[in-house]
Amino acid sequence: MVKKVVASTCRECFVGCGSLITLEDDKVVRISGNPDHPHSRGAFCAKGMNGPLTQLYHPKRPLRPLRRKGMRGSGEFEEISWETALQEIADKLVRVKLEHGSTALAGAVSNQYYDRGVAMSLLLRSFGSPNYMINQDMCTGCRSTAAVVTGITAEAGSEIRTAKCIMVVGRSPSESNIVEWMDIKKAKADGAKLIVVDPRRTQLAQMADIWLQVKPGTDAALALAMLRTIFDRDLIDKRFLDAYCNGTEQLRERVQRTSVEEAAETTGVPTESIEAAAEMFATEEASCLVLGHGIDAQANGVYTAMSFQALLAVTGNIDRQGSNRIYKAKSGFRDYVKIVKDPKFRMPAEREGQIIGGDTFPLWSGPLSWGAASHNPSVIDAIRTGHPYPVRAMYISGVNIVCTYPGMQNTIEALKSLDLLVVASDHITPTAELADYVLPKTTLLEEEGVFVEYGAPCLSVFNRAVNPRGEVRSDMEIAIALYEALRVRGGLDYELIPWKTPREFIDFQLQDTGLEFDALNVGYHAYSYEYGTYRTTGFNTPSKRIELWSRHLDEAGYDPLPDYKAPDYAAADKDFQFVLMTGIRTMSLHHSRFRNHAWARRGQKAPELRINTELAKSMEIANNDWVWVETRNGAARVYMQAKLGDDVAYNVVATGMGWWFPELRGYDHGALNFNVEAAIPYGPVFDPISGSPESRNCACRIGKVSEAELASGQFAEIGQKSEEIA
Ligand SMILES: Nc1nc2c(c(=O)[nH]1)N[C@H]1C(S)=C(S)[C@@H](COP(=O)(O)OP(=O)(O)OC[C@H]3O[C@@H](n4cnc5c(=O)[nH]c(N)nc54)[C@H](O)[C@@H]3O)O[C@H]1N2
Ligand SMILES: Nc1nc2c(c(=O)[nH]1)N[C@H]1C(S)=C(S)[C@@H](COP(=O)(O)OP(=O)(O)OC[C@H]3O[C@@H](n4cnc5c(=O)[nH]c(N)nc54)[C@H](O)[C@@H]3O)O[C@H]1N2
Ligand code: SF4
Ligand SMILES: [Mo]
Repeated sequence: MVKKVVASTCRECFVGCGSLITLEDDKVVRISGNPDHPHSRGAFCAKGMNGPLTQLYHPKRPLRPLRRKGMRGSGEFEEISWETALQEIADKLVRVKLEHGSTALAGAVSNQYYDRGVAMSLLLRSFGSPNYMINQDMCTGCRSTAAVVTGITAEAGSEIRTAKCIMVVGRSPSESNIVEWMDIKKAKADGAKLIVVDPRRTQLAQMADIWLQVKPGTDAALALAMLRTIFDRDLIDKRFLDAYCNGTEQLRERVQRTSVEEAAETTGVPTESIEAAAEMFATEEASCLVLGHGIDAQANGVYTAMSFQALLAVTGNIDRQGSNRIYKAKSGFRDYVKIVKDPKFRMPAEREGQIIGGDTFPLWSGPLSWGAASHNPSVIDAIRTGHPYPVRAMYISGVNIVCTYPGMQNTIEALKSLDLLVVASDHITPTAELADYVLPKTTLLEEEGVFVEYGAPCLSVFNRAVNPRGEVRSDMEIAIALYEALRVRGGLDYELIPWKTPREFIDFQLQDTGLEFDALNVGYHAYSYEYGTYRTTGFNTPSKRIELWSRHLDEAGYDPLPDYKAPDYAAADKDFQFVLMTGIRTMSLHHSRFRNHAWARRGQKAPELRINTELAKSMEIANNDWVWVETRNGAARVYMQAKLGDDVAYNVVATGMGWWFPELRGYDHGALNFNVEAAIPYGPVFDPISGSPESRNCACRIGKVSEAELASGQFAEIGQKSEEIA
């Protein structure tokens, strides 16, 4: 037996842990953490150990391109060659262009932090369409937009290890981020103070010195009250504010509008706790802030993030040891986001200006926006209605939008109505079920790539562990092939993909770094971090100073200072008295992934709804009972299993996301009945700046499932043995 270990990086999630892939006779047998990796230092989770390995050898994995045979959604596909697939897809795309124009193609990808973000955006732009959909309106969009408009693009990263005070807002690292979980536990053991802001009593909250149990969606009121306490008690870092920030006085005035007592009323957090947290954060020698996904996808998300980020500036906790770092790239390295935003790879402004959503959300979808992406629900509406113009074809890669976009019924209606739907995936998801063509994708173990891990900092490397199975191809290979097929047909408006192979693309990323990809076989390249460079470079804003009063916001017609706005659920409604929190992570699941993996299905068998024990008792709901959930603005009822506990308040219930069951029949595989996105809408309540839907916290009602419903539904088939689950 020949044994081999390949050092690489896990990218099942954005944490990006260094990995060691063990092969025996060219077969992957084990994946574990790499103790030498500068970012993760050996940390590794169940998803990283099991996910890629199971998917690589999954018996039901598509290994050749598939073409739909029956009706859309009938599940009938036939295998075809790549040549046929590419020719037919390119012909059809050219036809769509001739009939409806270049903007009639939209593309959806998970986010911008993978090479598929580059592959997708440049393919679309070459075709002539600005309608590039990313899911970051729901994921980091509010936090990133806030950071960009003020210049506080600072993250805790590895500083957690040396911080004296760590404040964690809307993040549950024991469920979502193994590296932060490890770092915070270690820092705490070394004496750091911990403040946790979360409506749920998470494992982290149980460790906290101060746990601020906010009512969901009220965080901005809390942060503004903390700012007020810091100003009132004169705990500000005056030297830092005077030297590097604009808008300090305007912010000071703004926070005077509300008292700490009023904030306590709004948030449900006692005044003493708000003040104690503010004092702790401002007076410890070095404090850092971790902002999580809990404050994204909220209608006041950008101002919420701005309010917390302002705490860093007023206390001077920026770019010094134990504070938040300004992310600095390896000199010369071209990361994915940089390439997507590089003027060299953009379309003319006039064409970019046609992006769907750009007029309503200029800082999200406009040419100057952070996202440079279209507004997803507006694209879904354009497909359904033809307004502002027709969108008739879609290419979807690395995202399962039926299962992860709110308003599932609209997504399905839109996808079914398209003239052409192409989905690249490594398994047949409910989204792929609706495709005309499914293009078989490599798993990470069959690809190579390099990205920057700013928090460490280092470059993290994917080294190919095995040759691709069957005829699967990587996202970049597929994009290059489609680009070529379109080019020879005169189907490109611009020529923006200069690379002929994925390796050429990687060489382009590394070209000005002096590094060679083949020399990165240890799986990473660490580079040094220098604190305080802003003293010479300034911050990335028009004034080169941190803009607590944001000129970007002002110029786009928004209030330039952060403020509090009550969440939509807070409007009194006797029929919808509870708050449904969605998207709570579970260690063995990743969004909609792994439902076809036996190891993951053992971890959680069906969607769960956390219910306060007292509330459950009053409704005669017992542990594991099936319950239904409906939201005020949602289209349908969905079903979950009750899990009783005191980790959520009496009026709050909490669930995960992404559910579908490969073993259930129908193109949706039960998603319409069991996935929370079928019960919540994609708008019309949006953050006015980032266009993020209020999908984290929704007004809801719940009830116990009746015997009749139990007998008629798909409940009994869940978890049955199926060839689809390996
Ligand atoms: N196992 C696993 N890990 C994952 C993922 C996964 O699917 N599975 N997904 C990855 C991705 S893409 C992301 S974006 C991250 C997300 O991971 P995190 O950033 O940790 O975010 P969540 O787990 O969504 O929510 C974190 C906490 O926010 C709280 N929360 C909800 N609403 C509010 C609110 O209004 N205010 C406050 N302060 N807190 C609130 C929730 O109770 C929860 O404990 O996880 C990544 N890691
Ligand atoms: N209600 C509610 N909705 C949410 C959230 C929430 O908290 N609440 N969270 C949101 C967040 S933070 C996120 S990030 C999104 C996640 O939304 P998605 O990105 O749709 O989530 P995944 O289930 O991870 O889907 C990724 C798909 O891509 C495939 N895939 C994985 N790697 C690759 C690859 O390299 N190439 C290609 N082509 N395919 C690949 C996977 O097999 C899977 O089918 O969901 C969002 N939706
Ligand atoms: S946290 Fe787990 S899934 Fe995410 S990169 Fe690390 S090992 Fe992979
Ligand atoms: Mo995310």
